[in-house]
Amino acid sequence: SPEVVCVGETMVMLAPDDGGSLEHAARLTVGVGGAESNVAAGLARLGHRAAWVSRVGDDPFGRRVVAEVAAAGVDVSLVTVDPDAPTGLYLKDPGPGGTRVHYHRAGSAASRLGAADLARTGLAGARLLHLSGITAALSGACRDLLVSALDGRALPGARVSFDVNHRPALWPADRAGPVLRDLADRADVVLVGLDEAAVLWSADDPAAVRALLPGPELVVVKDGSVGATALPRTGPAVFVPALPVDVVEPVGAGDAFAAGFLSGLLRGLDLRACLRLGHLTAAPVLAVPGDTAPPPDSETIARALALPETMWT
Ligand code: KDG
Repeated sequence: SPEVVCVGETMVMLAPDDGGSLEHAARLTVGVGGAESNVAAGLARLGHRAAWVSRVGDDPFGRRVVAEVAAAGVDVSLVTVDPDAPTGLYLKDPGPGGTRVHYHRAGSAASRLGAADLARTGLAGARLLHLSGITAALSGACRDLLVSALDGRALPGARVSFDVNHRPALWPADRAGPVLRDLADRADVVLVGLDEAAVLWSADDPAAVRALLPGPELVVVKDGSVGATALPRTGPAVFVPALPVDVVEPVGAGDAFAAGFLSGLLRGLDLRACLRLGHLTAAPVLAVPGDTAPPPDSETIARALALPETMWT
């Protein structure tokens, strides 16, 4: 049975293969993207038994999504093929102001996920259940799934981690803010970007974020190229600077960071080492155009985790 279970929608991604705008693109590259399956892939590549639970349509893109997630070493045996709804799709539109995302996912198979999708004997014994705020924007049934999972009713005994993952293209901050705060506060471990916390909750430093989320045992606030802070319920906050990287495209780096950080928690590492592992797995994703990249090998990781603080960056 899996050690970690990640739940959420994964879509086919289309992007201009010359990096130009969608409006003028002659050819599109086909990829696969989904925040939670990215985390599952990252955890699998770090040696964990990770399962991804979702729904896809009974269509070629659904088969492609499942095959690509499986190819990263993730257990996809509990993905449901839904004959009545299509696999979601999104487009990346690079432009001078950054890349914009366009979704075609309303009514998708994954928007029909619900609490029943986690009531499966194959998931019993998992140590960690990973969710994200994207799911909250997909449908009422998806939101019910999150609430039952966060309240520990879905996988009793599993810790629940929640990446806030605000997606402005899905819902505006004034609607998402209160919903995502309520959900995050029910989790055991929360990951959130400082930029997101500012937009959603007008919180502009890690302590302010923590004050808004008293429930979780641990809140991790990520501040891009600056670094990340872990704020436990008891004990001092721990900050670890990010690694210097020439950023090619940031999409997916948050998911890779989550995979590294959560891997550290599963290995029983201290917070400083968990944050370092997050930065170590995020760096390769920042340096490529795609949404995922293999993490450093285990020897490189062991060496980086053992570095004295002054030699970390
Ligand atoms: O975290 C990366 C995701 O943004 C991307 O893979 C697509 O899941 C996705 C989403 O809903 O934005």
